[in-house]
Amino acid sequence: MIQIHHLNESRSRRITWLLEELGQPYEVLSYQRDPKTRLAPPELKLIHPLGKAPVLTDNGNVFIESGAIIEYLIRQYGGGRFAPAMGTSDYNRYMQFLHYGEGSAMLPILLKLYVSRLGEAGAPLHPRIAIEMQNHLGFLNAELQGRDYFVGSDLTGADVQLSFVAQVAVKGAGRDVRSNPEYPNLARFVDLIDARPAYQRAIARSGA
Ligand SMILES: N[C@@H](CCC(=O)N[C@@H](CS)C(=O)NCC(=O)O)C(=O)O
Repeated sequence: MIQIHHLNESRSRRITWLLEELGQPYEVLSYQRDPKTRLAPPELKLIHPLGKAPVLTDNGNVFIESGAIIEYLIRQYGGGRFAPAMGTSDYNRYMQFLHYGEGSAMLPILLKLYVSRLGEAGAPLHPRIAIEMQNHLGFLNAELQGRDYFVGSDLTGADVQLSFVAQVAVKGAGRDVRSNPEYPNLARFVDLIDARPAYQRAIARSGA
C-alpha cells in the first residue's frame, strides 16, 4: 500500500490531493511541525535523511521531491490521465511547469518567509524579493489567461505542483485576497481547486 508521510500545513497536501484524484488506496502517516521552529519532527528523518515532507513509499521504494512523486504516481497509476502524451508540445509545457514549481517559483516565496523573521534587519532585501515575487506570480497569472489549467483543458500534475504557489499568492500570510485579487487568474485557479471533490476529500482526511 502507498504510504504518504504528510506534514501539517505543508507542500505534502499536493500529494494527498493527487492520491485522491487518482482514486488510489493510500495510508497517511501524519507529522506535526514544531510550533516554534516550524520544523518537521525528527521522526521524519527515520523515513528519509532530509526529514522533509512529502515522503512517499511504494513497493519498497522511498520517494522525495513533490515533482518526482507527482510524476511517479501519474506514470504508475494515472492510466493516461493527468499528463499529456509524451512527445507532444503539451508534454513539454507540462514538464516545464512541473519543474518550475519548485525549481524557480518557490525561491522568492521562501526568501520572503525567512527574511520576514529578521524584522528590520531584513529590510534591504524586501524590494528585491517583492520584484521577484511579482515577476513569478505575474508570469503564472498571465499563463492562466483564458484557461482554467496550466496545460491543456484538464487537470494535470503541473496544476497539482503549482497549486501551492497559487495558494500562497492568493491566501498566503493569513490573508485572503480573493475579493480584490492582485492575481485574478491565480485566484480563479485556487477557487477551482477548492471546489474539486478530491481536494475536499484530502482535507477531510488529513487536515486543512
Ligand atoms: N522541494 C521539496 C520541499 C520539501 C520541503 O522543504 N518540505 C517542507 C514542508 S513544505 C518541510 O518538510 N519542512 C519542515 C522542515 O524543514 O523541517 C518538495 O517539493 O518536496
